Amino acid sequence: MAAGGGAVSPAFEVSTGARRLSLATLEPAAGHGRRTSWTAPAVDPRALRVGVVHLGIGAFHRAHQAVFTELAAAATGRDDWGITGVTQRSASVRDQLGPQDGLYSVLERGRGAAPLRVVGSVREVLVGPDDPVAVVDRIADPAVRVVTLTVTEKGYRRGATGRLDRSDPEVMADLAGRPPRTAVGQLVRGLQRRLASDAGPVTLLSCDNLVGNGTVLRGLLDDFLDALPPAEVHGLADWIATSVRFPSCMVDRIVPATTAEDRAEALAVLGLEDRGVVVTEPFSQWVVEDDFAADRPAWELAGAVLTRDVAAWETVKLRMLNATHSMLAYLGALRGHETIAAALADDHLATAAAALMVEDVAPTLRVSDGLDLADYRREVLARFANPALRHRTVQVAMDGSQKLPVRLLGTIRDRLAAGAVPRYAALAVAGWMVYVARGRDVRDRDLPLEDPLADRLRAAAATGDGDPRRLVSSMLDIQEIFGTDLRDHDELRAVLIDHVAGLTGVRG
Ligand code: CS2
Repeated sequence: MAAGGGAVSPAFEVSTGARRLSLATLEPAAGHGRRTSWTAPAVDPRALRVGVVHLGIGAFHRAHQAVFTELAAAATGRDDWGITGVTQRSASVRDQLGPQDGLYSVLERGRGAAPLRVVGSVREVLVGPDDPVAVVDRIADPAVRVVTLTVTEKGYRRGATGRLDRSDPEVMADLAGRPPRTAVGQLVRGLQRRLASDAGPVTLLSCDNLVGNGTVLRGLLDDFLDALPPAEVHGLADWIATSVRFPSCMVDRIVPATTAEDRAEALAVLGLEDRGVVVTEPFSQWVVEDDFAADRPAWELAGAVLTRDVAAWETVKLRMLNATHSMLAYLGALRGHETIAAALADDHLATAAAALMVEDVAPTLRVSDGLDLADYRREVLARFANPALRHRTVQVAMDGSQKLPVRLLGTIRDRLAAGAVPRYAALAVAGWMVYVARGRDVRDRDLPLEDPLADRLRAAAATGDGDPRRLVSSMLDIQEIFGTDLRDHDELRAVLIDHVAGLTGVRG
């Protein structure tokens, strides 16, 4: 395999012999005169009570919302904004953070990087599948007033129409009444308990890269409720209407998967072994729709923007940054580049990335006040070029079936509707098709296909059988990704075939 997707080598999990980061070891370490190279938690973790439940505690949450929440608590002197993190699948984050009393470090890389920061806002980690009852209990706790989510695009379990996929076996099992394991199931069962126990209003805040993430979440909860027997959810819809809010938000920070080298660096800086360290860039942005059902952390005091109009920010970020990221991931991986920075250093790809943003994306955007798109573009490209991040192309390439519609197909639809053919957005989509179909880079190394639709994609690629025209047809026929409109667009089809032929060296 060309790249391991950032997995930690098992050898490193063998104890280094160093003491592990924890509340007990942090304090003596803090006295050792090395404080210029790292900073201790901004609040006393021992004093923090939980007020936020977070579903999907991966590296991104730890480098983003958990930091904002800790800084907000520190700025206001509040001790009631600790976080219970819930993993949606594996136990690894619990195993990393449990023995460390929830502590972990954030290691910034690149120009302007701050010293390593130990974060203490995560007070508890639950493994969702192992402890579904505790997850519902926490969501129903009256002390909890905000539930945040980073469950990735596929964690919403949407079907071809964008609504809840009621044919998904996990959704069906949650609907049938088992202790819930899907994010939407956990939320509905938690709200049901809140209503029953009069636990008070709560805000559900999706922090995933989706268009209108709050509205999407609300729609999926409605779908789930609609599928339950009316007697089971009596009064719940009315209570949700009055006591629950679903603000949208735009999150932005590049957080690659942690590697063995990152852990070694944290150990060198801290003098303690930290198995939960996350690596990120200095940049961090959070724009949140200011529509909460009850109290919330004062995130604005930690640098977040609270506004009534999040939609424009969200679209700019998804279409400019994430779309270009995906383009560099597919085309870069095919050309043998291991990292996004290496892909961008390839002139051919740098030109395509800039052209995607300028020619195809920018004309589709409604720009919010105070945002200069040219500056935004330059900043995105400078962030992607950060060589210290080592963000792997194959990591960004995963889950393409979920990402393409959000990042690229809106731009394509808008440009087609305006009578233009979006050549560069089509190039990114063609890059994905070839990545899937070929599964090997220019040096014949494997490119992993990690995608919830992997089997369907492989079958569609096999139908293509090396012929660009057939490959484009079989891919465009996947309605979950392309809907039913794009396959009938002759000009789009022609440009896709042209790009696929160019990328595969086969002229059809
Ligand atoms: C990336 C994002 O992995 C991906 O698909 O495009 O995670 C990206 O790094 C973040 O959205 C940046 O905010």
